[in-house]
Amino acid sequence: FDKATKGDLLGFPRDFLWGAATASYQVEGGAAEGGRGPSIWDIFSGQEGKIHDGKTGAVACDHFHRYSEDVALMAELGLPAYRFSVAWPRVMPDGRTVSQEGLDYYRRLVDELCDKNIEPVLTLYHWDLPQALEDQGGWRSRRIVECFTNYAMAVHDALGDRVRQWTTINEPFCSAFLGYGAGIHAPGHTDPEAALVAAHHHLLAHGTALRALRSRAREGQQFSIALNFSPALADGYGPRYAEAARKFDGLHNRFFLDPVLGKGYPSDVLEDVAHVGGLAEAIQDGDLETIAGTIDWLGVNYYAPTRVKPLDDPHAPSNCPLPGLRGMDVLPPRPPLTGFGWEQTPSSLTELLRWLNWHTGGIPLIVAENGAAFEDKIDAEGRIRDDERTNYIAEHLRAVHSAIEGGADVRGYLVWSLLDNFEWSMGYSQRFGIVHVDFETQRRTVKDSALFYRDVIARNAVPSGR
Ligand code: GBH
Repeated sequence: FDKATKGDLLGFPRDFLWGAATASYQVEGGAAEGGRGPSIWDIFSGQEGKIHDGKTGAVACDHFHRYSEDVALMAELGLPAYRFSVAWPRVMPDGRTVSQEGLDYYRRLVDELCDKNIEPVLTLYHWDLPQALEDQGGWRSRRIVECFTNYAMAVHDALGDRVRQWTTINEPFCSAFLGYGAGIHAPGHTDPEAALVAAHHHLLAHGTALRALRSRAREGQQFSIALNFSPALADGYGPRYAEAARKFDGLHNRFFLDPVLGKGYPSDVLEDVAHVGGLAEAIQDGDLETIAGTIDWLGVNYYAPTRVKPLDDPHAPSNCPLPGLRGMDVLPPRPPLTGFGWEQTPSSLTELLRWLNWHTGGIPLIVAENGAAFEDKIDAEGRIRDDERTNYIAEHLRAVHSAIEGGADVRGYLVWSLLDNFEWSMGYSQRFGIVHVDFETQRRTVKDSALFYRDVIARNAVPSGR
């Protein structure tokens, strides 16, 4: 903890955007309220054996009812921005028909934020697809593109007068590859071909909605996409190790980034996945131009790098369930680990941001998610001394600072997460919050990491640790 708070201050740029993030299905609850329709996560988490301890997001943090108390807490912590997502099935219960009652919830939330001078950073899609649309093929069907665009327009019509910061889709990698390929996220399919097709439709939906949003944009509005990056670290030297890292980086990172930047799909990745099929047929004339619309900033979600090694047979299936990945394995993470067992390697964040600065030609970057899960204990005084989380955040902020010094145009940092919440397949067993939630009583307790973060924001600086 001392390490996190000691040393000289490393200052951040003026107007740096500080805040915390959540996502609708992870915090809202109120699953059957306000006319909300079922999402793929309601259905998936209701199936046996999908979620740790059989939990669902039906109640989660009850943010749907407690948003006002939660916004007051954000104000107390001095958070200048709140990144949240809109639940498509709340706004369109059947995926197509607008519910004013659903929109009203977000109108109230945004009112509350504006009232407290907290900048809303709105994500349109953080994985909770209306089940009605999944029943019609979901992200495997090209028709999803028009549905998503209509949904984006409906939300923009309702909130565009007050929300300046818009993100189309959060982590298409997870939604497509983990949902349609690896089967560990909703809707739970294990079809590599479907995963690649779904990925293309996510990107196309991003591009199509982006164009529609721009046509109605108001002065000062900014549009973005948030991608999750995991830099590939080869566990040895030489061309075979470099090749293993290239494959993982290609499919995990560049496959989603390059089309968004207008570079098209990376040709090496297209070769790697050609044997799977589906993708080439899904790509139609003009799609890559559509995906290539200009974004004002790129959301960078970063947690950990991935260690990789080559297999003797370049066609041998990988232990990593990404579509078509062959000839390489993912290795166990190296300590120090978080409570979730994820690697803590802040230097990978510096390298990632500097690489992005170069690879994107200098577009503005916002770290839209970064954080860590640890087992938190409330002590006798009712305090949560989550020094490990404080250290994780402090070290990653130093990593961001160092990337900025190296020339990367990083404009903000949004910690994941404001609240302990429904951690997808891990249920409530992994706590990422800077605020503790007792899921029995819904009581919120500010953790030490939140107090540390409040000081960072107040000073616009992080202690050097030395
Ligand atoms: C983010 O995804 C999400 O946006 C957020 O909702 C979530 O709560 C947060 O992370 C914490 O998990 O071996 O294939 O399972 C992070 C992206 C993707 C990182 C899956 C960990 C594990 C790879 N995650 N990845 S896999």
